[in-house]
Amino acid sequence: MSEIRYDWTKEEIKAIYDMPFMELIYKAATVHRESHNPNEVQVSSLISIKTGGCSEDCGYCPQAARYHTDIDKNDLMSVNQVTEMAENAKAGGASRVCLGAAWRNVKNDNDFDNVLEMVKEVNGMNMEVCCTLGMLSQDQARRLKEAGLYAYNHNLDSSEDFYKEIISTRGYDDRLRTIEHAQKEGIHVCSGGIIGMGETDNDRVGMLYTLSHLQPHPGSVPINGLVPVPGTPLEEQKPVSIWEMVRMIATARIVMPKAQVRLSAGRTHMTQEGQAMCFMAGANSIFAGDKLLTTPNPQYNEDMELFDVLNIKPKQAYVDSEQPETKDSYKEVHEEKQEKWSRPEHKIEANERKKAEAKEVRKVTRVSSLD
Ligand code: SAM
Ligand code: DTB
Ligand code: SF4
Repeated sequence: MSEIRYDWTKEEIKAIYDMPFMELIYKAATVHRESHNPNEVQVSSLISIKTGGCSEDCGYCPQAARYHTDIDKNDLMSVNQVTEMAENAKAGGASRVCLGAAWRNVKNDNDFDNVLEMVKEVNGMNMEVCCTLGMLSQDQARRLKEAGLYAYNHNLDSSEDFYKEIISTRGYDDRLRTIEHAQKEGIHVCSGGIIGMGETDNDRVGMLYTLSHLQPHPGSVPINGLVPVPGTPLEEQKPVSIWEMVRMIATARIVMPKAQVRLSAGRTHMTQEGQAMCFMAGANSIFAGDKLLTTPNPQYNEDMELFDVLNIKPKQAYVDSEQPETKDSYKEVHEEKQEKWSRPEHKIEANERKKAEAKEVRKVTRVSSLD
């Protein structure tokens, strides 16, 4: 049995990432079989409960208000809308629902009260409930747990160094602090990141290094291939190759043997054979449904056909740990003072370059219209 280690060095992780491809898949598949049923994949369903208009500048994100992307913005959904969507997801084989909001951080307001009701209702439907709502104070984590939250998704997105190249409005340490808050309440942490943003292999290794030093390891590790969305600073990035995706998944599987490694965004660019190779390399979770938060995902029927071909069964809820109990105390606010989150506001080179280019185009257009 592979030992659970919290002391991986970056050199060790890089050596795994760089293994000959066939050796890497073989090793990852072996580690996978020690802790998981290789014929089972967890199916999670995403619901974007509040879409767009976000104050942050995450360079990959179509929901950042400052980038001009073609998405349908929405205020917070009603509790009824969410429970209806969760029922449909459950009927389709999903054991987990992930509620996503385009927020920088959670506030102690009416919207949060409604999210707590959504958590309570979906937990009452015997589905694992995950939320991804941005940064979270200790008391907010407690309230979510007491409402019945099973997992909290908060991605590190990349290495600490590369993070500064894609986001200037929030700090890496604040992300880690939020993860700590969730862990302290006994909420399963779901944390991973994105590849294909222009980062180096060492940045990918750096992210896995930080994740593998969390104690306990995250319960799930989403690996997203960047979906390059027109209007965002990363719109021109080429979709990541399947070979890199498999390497990243296999390395995550080996350094965090018990985690659910989630083959997340970016599947519309992959063939079914490519996705099968990801499952072989240790991926054992997907987001199903034809939409992620704002971008397309493979059709539900295509996924179920692939499961059939591969003899894969959707994993049941609460196999890894018990269903959280909803306690009425989720309604009480115990927070004495508001949590302070940093705003680094450093310059992001790629954004500065784009701004300068746009200014130049405007200048040339103005001059030629005067001619
Ligand atoms: N606002 C909250 C936050 O940032 O934590 C939650 C929602 S946010 C959209 C959740 C995650 O989606 C991000 O951390 C990022 O990893 C992923 N994501 C966003 N846009 C993406 C894109 N274009 N391609 C791949 N993953 C993306
Ligand atoms: C995660 O790691 N990936 C999901 C979920 N957690 C919230 C989100 C992917 C978003 C892709 C871009 C979009 O659809 O807006
Ligand atoms: Fe906002 Fe989250 Fe998108 Fe960043 S990733 S812009 S915080 S919704």
